[in-house]
Formats: sequence, C-alpha cells, structure tokens
Amino acid sequence: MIWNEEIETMDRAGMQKIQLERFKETVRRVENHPFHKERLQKAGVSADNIKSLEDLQKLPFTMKDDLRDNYPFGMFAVPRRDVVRIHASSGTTGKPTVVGYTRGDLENWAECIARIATMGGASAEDTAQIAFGYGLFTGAFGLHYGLEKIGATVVPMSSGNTRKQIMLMQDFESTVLVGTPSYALYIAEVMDELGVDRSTIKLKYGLFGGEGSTEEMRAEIERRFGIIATENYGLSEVMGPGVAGECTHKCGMHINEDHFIAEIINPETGEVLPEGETGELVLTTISKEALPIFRYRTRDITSLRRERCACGRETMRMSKIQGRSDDMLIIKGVNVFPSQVESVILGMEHIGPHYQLIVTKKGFTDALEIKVELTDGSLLESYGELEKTNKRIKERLHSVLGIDAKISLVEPKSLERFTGKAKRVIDLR
Ligand code: DLL
Repeated sequence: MIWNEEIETMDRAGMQKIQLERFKETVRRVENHPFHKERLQKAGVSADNIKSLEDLQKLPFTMKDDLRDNYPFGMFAVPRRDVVRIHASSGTTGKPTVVGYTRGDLENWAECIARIATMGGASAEDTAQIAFGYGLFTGAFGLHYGLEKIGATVVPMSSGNTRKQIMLMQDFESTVLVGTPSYALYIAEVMDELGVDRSTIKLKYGLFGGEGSTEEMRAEIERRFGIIATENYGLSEVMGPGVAGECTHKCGMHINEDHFIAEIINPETGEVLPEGETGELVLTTISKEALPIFRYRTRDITSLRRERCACGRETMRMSKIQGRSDDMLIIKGVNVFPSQVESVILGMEHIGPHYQLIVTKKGFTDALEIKVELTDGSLLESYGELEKTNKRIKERLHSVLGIDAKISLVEPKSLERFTGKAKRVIDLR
C-alpha cells in the first residue's frame, strides 16, 4: 500500500518542480527574519532570484549551535500565537534544542508519518503500541498522529514499564510495535524471562527508529518477535520522525522529498558530494512554517540513491545511518563506528546483542575495551571455551576493522538495558 500515491510515485521532474517552488516560498517567508535575513543577503539569495535547486548550495549551513544560540524561540519564523506545539531534544549538556510547530506543520508531520507507517506495513486494521517516551521527545507524538491519521488504533503506552507493555500487547492484541530497536530487543528479552508464549503475541510489524541499528540487529528483532521490522529516520531540528522510512522491501529509507531536500557533504570540507557517495546528510525543510531550516548539518553519515524501488515509489532513498560523524571513534588513528563493532559481534556464537565500548587513553595511546555479553553464563566456568570465544571476537574485529581491542566477556544480563535510545559508547579520554 502507498499512502500518497501521487506524491510518492511522482517522477523526478515533477518532484523537483515542487521542491523548487517550496524552497522559494520558504525563502520568501524568512527574508525578514533576523537570523535568516543576513545570511540570505550575504549569499546573494532572495526568493526572486532563485532559479534552480542548485541555488540552495549558495546558502551557509545551519548547525545545532545556531539553535542553541537562539534559545529558546529565536529561530521561530512565525508569531508565538501561531505555534501550537513545542518539542525539545535533551542534549547531553546545557539547554535543550527547542523546536516549534504551527497547525500546518502538525498536519504535514502527520502526513509524513502516515506515509512511513503505511510503507512499513501498518494500516487501519492495526493496533499500534507506541513504546517511545511521550514528552518533549518527538518520537512518540510524531508516530502517534500519523498512525491515527491512517486509522490505526493507537495505544499510547510510552516507554518503560516493560511487563505492562507486554501485558497490554497481549490483551489489546497489538499488531504494530513502535519504539527504538534497543527497547524492542529488551522487550523481547523480558518476554523470554516471563516465559511468554509467542502465540499470545499478535505483532506483525515493527516501526523502529530514533537510533541506529545494524542489519544483524534487525534480523535478531525480527526473529524474536516473528515480525517485519522497518526503520525510520528523523531529527527534531527538522521535524522529528517522518523525514524518511523504509518500505517492507527494506532497501533504504524513502525520503519525504516534498518536505525535505537532502544533500550529502564531505563532513571535513563541507563540499557537496555526487550522488551515491557516502558523507554527512544535510537537510533543508521546504514546508515548515514555525521553524524553517536551511542546510541543517545532521552529523549523520549515509548515502543517497534515486532508482525506483520495487515498491513503486520514486522517492530518493537514504541508506542506513552508518554512524554520526561526532560518534565516530578514532582509535589509534583508525576510524571506528560503533555500528561496525555491532556488525562484527552480532551473530557470533555464545554472544548476545548487548555490548558496550569503553575508550581510554593510556599515556598517548588509545585503548578500546569491548564488553560483550554472553548468552550462556555457564561458559564463564569453562576457561578454555571463554578463551576461544574471546580469541574469535578479537580476530574478527582485527580483520574487519583493523584494530586491536580488549574483549571482556561478561555475564548474561549484566550490561545496562535501554527503554529509549541506547548509549553504548563510554569515551573516557
Ligand atoms: O530521534 C527523531 C525520531 C524519533 C526518529 C523516532 C525516528 C523515530 P532526535 O532525538 O532529535 O530525534 O535525534 C535525532 O537520532 O540525528 C540520528 O543521529 C538519530 N536517529 C534517528 N533515527 C535514526 C535511524 C529523533 N533510523 C538523531 N538510524 C539523528 C540511525 C537515527 N540514527
């Protein structure tokens, strides 16, 4: 099923026409906004002189700091009375990043999610249990209204309270689970602990996002629940979830291109890269009223491609996020993304899908320790087996990533579990 056939299967020329019109409209709306005015003038860009989508490249990037510097509402481009919702992303230090929505923005948001939910298999027949945290985070409210729009029965369970989560999943016969992949995995684990009979769980689809996950992690989640798991992507600064999502063919996330223009840049030089190359995703909103943003540097590393998908959609697709440019660890000069480590350890015998990376500095040298959870605690009693497992992980990491790491095999269920976004890297340098 395709939610918005006209838009999602529109040919390139048609889509680019919409993009150009909306880009111009967005520029027109902010030409007198203090933050944008100066930047547009400096770049020599005005709504009247934009000729093609390439003109976007004349504009400077917008960074997270721009939002922080204008805390809380300085980036809003409409009068406060027109803002009907506010969200914020927590951030690790200091003030949160605040984002706002007009009524029109909320309608577009629900539309974007309706498309993504439909792509991922959901329909009016489904009961969707939302296990993202409700609150300032965009995840829960974002998915909520889009799922309601398609007519699904929404269960606003929120994150946490895992036993109740499972009970309601059984009693309400939820067919769609919405949350982070790491929380899904945790729910599956608690189901096992409680000895829940799989036939009492009616789940068919999982709509997961908010954090990265590898194909190996997806396979594990699909196997444990017996569902089709798709992922979706977004970030609060440009909307929240709803930027892009996978269809059930699972070959890249379809970007809602009539609302966002995507570019890929070299994160070091800022140069725009040709299609297909891997780099940092940069997003421009072309329908947002309350908080329009030009060329927002997401820090997320991905690549874009355009071929028509087997599902019939023509929209540009982005590959799985390989990591965030600010998450990339440089260990003894080698670039390492936590997702690469996840790919290496998942699927290995005796090893569960839970791990933690600890980076330290000894003198001038970086050291990486990877704590990996065993699936079977009895292995801890067999020194020989432990050594063998340890050696296998070490060798595989070395051959795939070219780095040496200390591997610590730890007891089952001893590493932290997450009900929201997982934090798997501790950098103590
Ligand atoms: O996480 C929005 C969202 C909620 C998307 C629920 C999808 C589902 P923020 O809290 O602002 O917003 O965090 C945005 O999360 O820049 C990525 O680094 C990461 N992220 C989100 N989705 C994915 C994904 C929401 N599918 C940041 N894969 C982004 C990898 C993701 N990373």
